[in-house]
Order: sequence, then structure tokens, then C-alpha cells
Amino acid sequence: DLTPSPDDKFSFGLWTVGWQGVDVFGPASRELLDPVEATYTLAELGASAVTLHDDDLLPDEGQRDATLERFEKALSDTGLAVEMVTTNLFSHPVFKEGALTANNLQVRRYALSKVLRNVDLAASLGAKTFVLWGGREGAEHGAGKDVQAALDRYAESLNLLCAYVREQGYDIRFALEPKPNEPRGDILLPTIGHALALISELDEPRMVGLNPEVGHEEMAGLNFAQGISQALWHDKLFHVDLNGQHGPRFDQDLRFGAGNLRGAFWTVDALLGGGTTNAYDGYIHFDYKPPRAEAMDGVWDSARSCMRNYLALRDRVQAFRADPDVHAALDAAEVATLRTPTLADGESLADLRAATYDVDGLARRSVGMEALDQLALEHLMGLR
Ligand code: GLT
Ligand code: MN
Ligand code: MN
Ligand code: MN
Repeated sequence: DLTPSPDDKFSFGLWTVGWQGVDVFGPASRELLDPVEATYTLAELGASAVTLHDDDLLPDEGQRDATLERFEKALSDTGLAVEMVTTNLFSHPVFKEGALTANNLQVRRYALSKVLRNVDLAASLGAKTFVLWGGREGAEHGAGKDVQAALDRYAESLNLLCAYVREQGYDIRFALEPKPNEPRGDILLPTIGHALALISELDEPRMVGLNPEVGHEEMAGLNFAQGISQALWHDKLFHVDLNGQHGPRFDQDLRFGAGNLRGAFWTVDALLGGGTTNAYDGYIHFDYKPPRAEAMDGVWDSARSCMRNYLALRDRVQAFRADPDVHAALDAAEVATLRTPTLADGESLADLRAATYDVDGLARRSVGMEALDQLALEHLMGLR
């Protein structure tokens, strides 16, 4: 059944369907979408939650209370949750040279104050995840950015934010979203791996995890399914941004399933645990941009398709994992054998060194990977 249900925990950024199509070459191609209207429509389509930047919902300080009241009514009318909140630290020209890691001290202080205010909003809306995407944290030039100082300031901000959340008693964790480039020429924390390494240097690493985005890792030529599997292994997959991308080029933010469809199959498999019991249990969050050429009908079609494609792929992945031929192929490929420690209990390295190995026979052995992968493709193509 490809109809979204609350158990599927589908979630959309208000900025996704709300994107007006402004790009580097032209102005908006669509009217402004009222975020409260968007919330009602997303609920009708089958979403369980929405996410937002401060500025998506509350661009106008004078309207703040009135808009919040309308939005909270929409949440209670629809039963939708706000599961994640994030801060716009990239649109306003004040952030043109960075936000939390800008060279300018006043900009950094302003950025941190904007985040703090938004953490309070997140707590009041019940969001448990707070995303930080540092699109403007980076550089186009060499000497203009002291990268080591910038990382000190990134860590400082995160440490202050964690301490603040703890002091306030908020039930919130932070999730860093890596991206290699765009809008900055080179962004700090460009990949999952870079972000994981920074987290391990923080005062309270347990409060900070990741919000990886499919397209961002693929822009860097990386395998998203492998990346989020490593994040799961570190217990750091706090959240996810699903979308589509055609290889290394500008950030396309296609609807989920478009672009690298085979990658999307393995992404869903990885979220479900990739044959292990360590699965992702958060919201299935879509962060995409309805193409600029579409009118509003196309916007809602693309939102529907994100969920439909996820459900279709989940169905294919589950059929693949349940197929007895796949089980046999997994055995032939010795996939489960990798779970056996290399040195057995009670053995010493001397035992391992003293053993004899049939090196030529091992070099000639079958690995069965093509047969296994073909089964996956056949499930993906609907041949099985
Ligand atoms: C922006 C960016 C996304 C981030 C959002 C969170 S904003 O649209 O392109 O990838 O997830 O700040
Ligand atoms: Mn994103
Ligand atoms: Mn993106
Ligand atoms: Mn995006």
C-alpha cells in the first residue's frame, strides 16, 4: 500500500514546498505560499510533521505572535508535529562571510543570539531535533579564513548551545548537516566524516549528531547509504534529509527517488538497518526543491511523489531482504561471516601468525557479489 500513514513518520521542511524558485539566474516563478496553508496541505497529503527555519514561518517580527497563533492552531487541527527546527543563518547579507564562524565578531554574536532565540522557539513547539546547516560557514579564498580558528568557533558555539539546552532543561539534540560547497565555494564540515570528527571534540558529544542530506554527500561523489550506515554505527544519525541528485554538480534537491534511484534503494535499505537490527528510528524528512518550472500543482505532485517513492522503495527493499534466493546469495557472499571477530576468543596473535593459509585458494575463491547485486536490481526493477 503506497498511501502514507502516521506510522511512516513523513516530514517536510516548510521551505521545500514554499520555495518560490528564486535562483542565480532569475527571480521567483511562484507566488509566496503561506506556511500555515502549507501545513494544512501537507497534512492532507499524509505528512506527520513539518520542520522550519525561524524565517520560513516568522519572517516579519511585527506578525510574530499572530502567525504563531495561526500556526499552532493548524498543528492542533491537523495533529501534525514540529519535529525539527533550524535557523536561517544564510539568507540575510549579514551572514555573507559566515555566521557562527564569520571573521567578524559582531556577526558571530548576532548569529548565536539568533540561534538561541530559535532554540527557545523549538522547545516551545516541541521539536526534539535542532539542525545546524552552515551553508555560509566557509570560504572562497585561501588566506581569508583561518580554518583552525573557524573550527574553534564552531566548537565554541556548539558547546555554548549544548550548555544552554541543558540549563533550560530542554529535550533537544543538535544535528549538524554537512555539505561540500554551495553557497560558499568550500564549506566547513563538508561531509559526514568531517562532521563526526568535530563532534568527538565537543564538551558533550552525546548531544550532537548528524542530519545528512542525500544530495550533499553525492555532490562530493560519496555513497550516501554507506555514510549513514557509519553515522548509525556511531549512534549519530539523529535526523535525515532525503532528496535526489545526479552525481557531482550543483545542489539539485530533486524529489526523493529522482536522480540516483539505485542509491535511493540502498538509502532506504540502510535506514531500515541494512540487514542488521540497528535501524534509523527518526522522522523520514524530505528536503527537496520542487523544480522552478513547476506551478503549484507540480509542487504538490512532487511532495506526494517523495512519500510514494519512499514507500515503493521500502516495499522493494523489504521484498529483497525477505527473498530466499537473496538469503542464499548473502550466504554465498559470506556477508554474515563478517560479524565473526577476526581473532577468536582465547586466541592470541601468535596463534593467528602460526596458522597456515591457503593463499592461492583464497585468491581464487568465488565472492558472489554480482549475483547478489543482480538480485537487488531485479527487485528494484520489479522483475521479482
Ligand atoms: C537550505 C539547505 C538545506 C538545509 C536547510 C536547513 S536550509 O535549504 O539547502 O539543505 O537542510 O537549514
Ligand atoms: Mn538539507
Ligand atoms: Mn541540498
Ligand atoms: Mn536544500
